[in-house]
Amino acid sequence: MITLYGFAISNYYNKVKLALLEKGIPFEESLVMTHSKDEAVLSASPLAKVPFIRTAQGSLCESQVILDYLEAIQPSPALLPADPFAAAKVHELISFIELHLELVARELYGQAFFGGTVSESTKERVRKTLLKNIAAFKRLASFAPYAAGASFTQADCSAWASLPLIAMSCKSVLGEDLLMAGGIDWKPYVKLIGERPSAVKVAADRKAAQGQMAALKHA
Ligand SMILES: N[C@@H](CCC(=O)N[C@@H](CS)C(=O)NCC(=O)O)C(=O)O
Repeated sequence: MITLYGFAISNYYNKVKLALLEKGIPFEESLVMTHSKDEAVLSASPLAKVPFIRTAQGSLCESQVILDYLEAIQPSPALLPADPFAAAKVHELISFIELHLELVARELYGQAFFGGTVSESTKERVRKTLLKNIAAFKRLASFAPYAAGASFTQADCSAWASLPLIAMSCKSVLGEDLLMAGGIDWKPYVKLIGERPSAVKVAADRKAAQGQMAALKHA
């Protein structure tokens, strides 16, 4: 049985969890927070990032590596097109979401979600980079109705988990939802994916975890 390590608020954890549920692969969850110094965690995820998984053969970190492993061990239902070029286009889209949007917006999360402060120079740099990268993403993404076209794919696991965080952090820290401003009408898309039973479960678990975190903060 696969064990998924991390926490239910993490977008990358939820990307993997959504894929596991979509594929109907049995798994257990185990709570691991970021920045662990635990040797058992570091041996599986050397940067102490989540998620990571343990399998009968060993551990794997990096959400996209995990998704591709899941696709290989259980090809059906497919979350990648059979055609190699179409599959590569899905990977291309995921790279754009995660490298060029999420990783850039992540610099705002400290202020947006964790009570920190982001410097004016960082805000300006992030705004400039996101404006450019969102315009580029718009050229690649389909949203017709799924991120990469007519079928639900791995790109939706990534987009559904990350686009709301990108939009919310921009709105909160930069005063504007740069995705919307750039013509990415992400809300109806997120609602569409959010109606899938897999996403209903991931969202419910996320909400419960958010409630627990808020309770801890005010305890
Ligand atoms: N490229 C990694 C990103 C994972 C990631 O950044 N996870 C966050 C939690 S959402 C984390 O562990 N952050 C702590 C850190 O970067 O040290 C993946 O796809 O798994």
